[in-house]
Amino acid sequence: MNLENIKRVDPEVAQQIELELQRQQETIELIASENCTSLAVMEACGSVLTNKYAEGKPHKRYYNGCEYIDVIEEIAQKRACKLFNMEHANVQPHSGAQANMAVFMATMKPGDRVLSMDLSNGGHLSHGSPVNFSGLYFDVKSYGINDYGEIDYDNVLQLAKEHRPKLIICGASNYSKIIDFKKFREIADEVGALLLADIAHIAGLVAAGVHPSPSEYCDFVTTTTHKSLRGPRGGIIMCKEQYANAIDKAVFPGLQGGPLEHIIAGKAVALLEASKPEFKEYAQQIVKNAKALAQGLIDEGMDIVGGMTENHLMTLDLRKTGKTGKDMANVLEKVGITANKNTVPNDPQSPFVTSGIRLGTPAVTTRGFKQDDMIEVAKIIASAIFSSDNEIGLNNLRQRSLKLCNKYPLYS
Ligand code: DSN
Repeated sequence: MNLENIKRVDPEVAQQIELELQRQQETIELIASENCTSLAVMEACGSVLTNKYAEGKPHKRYYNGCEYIDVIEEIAQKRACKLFNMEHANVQPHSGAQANMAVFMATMKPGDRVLSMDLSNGGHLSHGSPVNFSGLYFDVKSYGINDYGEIDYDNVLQLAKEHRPKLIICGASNYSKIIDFKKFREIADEVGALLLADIAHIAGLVAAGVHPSPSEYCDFVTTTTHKSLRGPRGGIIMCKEQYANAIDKAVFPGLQGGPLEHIIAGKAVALLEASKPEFKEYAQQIVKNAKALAQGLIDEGMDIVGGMTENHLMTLDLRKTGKTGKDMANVLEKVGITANKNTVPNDPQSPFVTSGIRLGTPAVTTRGFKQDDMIEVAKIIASAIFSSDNEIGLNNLRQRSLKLCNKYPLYS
């Protein structure tokens, strides 16, 4: 990785970038929302496009000099529409949360009602958490998951009939089962609601046909581009043509100023990469690896919320071990595995402590890990959790993690 100029101009920052690169190379990344993007995507994001103001839409900008920017943004829009089979795409949202905010702004007035998955059951902050704009300015009703870790669609229908929401959101940041978009459409139709699918986590799986697509059923589809899709950090909104103007206006001038055209170029590159046959193989391997990790953990005597995963992630339920998500995420970090603490349904601990750890396989799959490697990872995780006070044991586990990392070099 070439850091020649930063090293010369700002050695202090350059040093931290080098250390972060080394951290990524030497740790097993199991944060389900992270990935390792390609050098081609990084080049686009680090390009001269960062110099350009381009408020507005392609060919309707508030600044001159946008002829090349326009082409790039249109390429990104077309690729997003084609990959996800949607009619319109706005590739300007800086993040998934802002993409969701734009859908709220385009479809509702403050005080209008939304039905979405509860954050502690796997939903997202921007789907109606009381501490987020969505929960502060809208009237939010929530559905959760049942004892099998699944959405209870009959319950969602019942809640929809009771509360008559204007917008229903499906999609989550911690849900390990296939989402039935058709059922959500039927529920939305039953009560005359609009339907938003937030596929931020599963976008790469959807793009590759490894998870069913929401395109036929949803009015709006939002996603981030940096999770399983493996692009730069950012968001995209896709919708039916009839909502295109409302969405575009909500993004700009509604919520954002100048779009990040260097990141939009990175999104375009990632969307191209995701349309290739090798990406399909990659997405299939993500799921195989997640299943192997889940089975490995179950075989080691650990509990997983909802049992076997059907996608790229799972949540370890630590309640029977008497340990917390916060402590065990720190222990995993000591053995060279990065993961995040997460609530489990009906968690007795606070969201800052939690009884769970979320684990996902997009990043390690990018590195080349296969099922056998995931079984070794499961053994390391279980040993670390069951003997978290044994410093010598943890050091040995750290060496085992490092061996796996060295087997699959990253950016070298
Ligand atoms: N923070 C993301 C995640 O980890 O799932 C969601 O935006």
